[in-house]
Amino acid sequence: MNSEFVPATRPILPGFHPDPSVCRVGDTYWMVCSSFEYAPGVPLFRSDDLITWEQAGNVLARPSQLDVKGSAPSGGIYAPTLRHHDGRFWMITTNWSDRQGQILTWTDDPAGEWADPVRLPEVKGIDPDLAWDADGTCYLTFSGWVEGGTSRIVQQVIDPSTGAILSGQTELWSGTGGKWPEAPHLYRIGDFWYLLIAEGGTERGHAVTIARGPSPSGPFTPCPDNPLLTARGTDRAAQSTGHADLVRRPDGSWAIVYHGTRPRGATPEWHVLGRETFASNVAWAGGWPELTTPIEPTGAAAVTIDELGDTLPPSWAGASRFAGEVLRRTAQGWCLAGPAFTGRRHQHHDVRVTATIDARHGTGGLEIRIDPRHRLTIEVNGSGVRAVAQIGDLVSTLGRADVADPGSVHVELRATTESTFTGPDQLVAVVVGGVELGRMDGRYLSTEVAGGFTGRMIGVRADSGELGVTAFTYHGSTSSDGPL
Ligand code: 6LW
Repeated sequence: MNSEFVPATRPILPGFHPDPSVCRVGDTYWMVCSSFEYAPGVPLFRSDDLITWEQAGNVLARPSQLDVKGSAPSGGIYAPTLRHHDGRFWMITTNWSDRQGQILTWTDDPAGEWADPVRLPEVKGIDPDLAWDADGTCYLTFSGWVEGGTSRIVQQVIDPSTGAILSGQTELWSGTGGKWPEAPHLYRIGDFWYLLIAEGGTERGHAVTIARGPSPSGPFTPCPDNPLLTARGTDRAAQSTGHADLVRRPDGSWAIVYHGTRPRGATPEWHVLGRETFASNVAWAGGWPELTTPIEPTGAAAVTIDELGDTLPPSWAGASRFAGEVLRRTAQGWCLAGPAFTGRRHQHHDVRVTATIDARHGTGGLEIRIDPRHRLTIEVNGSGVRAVAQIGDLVSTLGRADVADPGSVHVELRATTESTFTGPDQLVAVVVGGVELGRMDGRYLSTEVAGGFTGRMIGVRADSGELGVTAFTYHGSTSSDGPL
């Protein structure tokens, strides 16, 4: 690894945005991330400078493109690849839950509609990548399973417009010996084909390694300076860094995006916002890339976003159901048909979310969760309100209050890094008038406790009937977080 490397401390896409894949067309960068059981799937972002991103939509935005009804937490959509080839955008990913292999779709306008995908059910593996050689042959490179149950980086030639498989499976370079070789991306740069992969598993041992060869299928020679990136054994703010993708700027310089976590609190530390996307500048030395300086936002970040206006924002997603299938616009606001959870990513270490709930026709309320079994919920019903914490099998009522008007109950959830002694944050449930119903140590809503690949979501849960939501505002701030 390059000794001049200055690690990034702030993400370019904070919160649960793992497995980034990026491409550039003209002056615009486009990036996608994994979405797991949440729908719409594969959130799509746009930037002019690689630092500030706005969500332009979702690639898998319709039920005809994505079925997550059977997705358990951390099932569904795994790592996507986004590429631009011959005037067209291509996205390929895996739906882990439907056992139908890879999902491949395209569009001429990434912020518009994407085609109903072709499926590649015979391709067994995850983290598919697309690359084309000069004669137009399309190489699908992915992390496949071979005899003995281990994963290897493998490749097949395909026709991307039909999904037809045109060759057998070839085994490529699978890294330097770390577990789970995955996340391959293949690039033609100068005289070589470069194979960039992740290995070591997505936890603290995560790493990015690289090899190069004379053809898209190799043979590949590993970089003598591998790993290109890893945070293992360091005290960097961004840990578990891996799963990278390279992109070239219009001026010919290079950058890399990758994901990592920001664990906090006393040893052994907990991370609560999932795997977030970071970026660095890249220089070339001796025909190999090396990471140099961070690409990151500067200055304090504070945002206030009113989420549920007239239209559903692209950041709003449902667990195992499309948000748009369970949320309905009403004269007063929105209505969620239970049982369901919909929400947005928890993106700042310090947040305050306020909502107004109408529980006359349903029960449910405001919830922060890392999965359905690790959550803090303010539940409202016709007669009162209570805060409920769930940590796996343990479910506990933290506090209750009466409500004067079940048609309009103001509730608030906070995550705060103030006065935390050992954990990453404190979660606080508040009901109308500032009455604190209860609080819990945020480490119980962390990946270290819950497991899985996602991060925290904050949103609305309906248990039964139709729950009204007439306001939902997300306030996020901290000086150490990136912008939205
Ligand atoms: C993804 C793999 C990974 O498919 O985690 O960290 C898996 N990397 O590449 C789920 O995001």
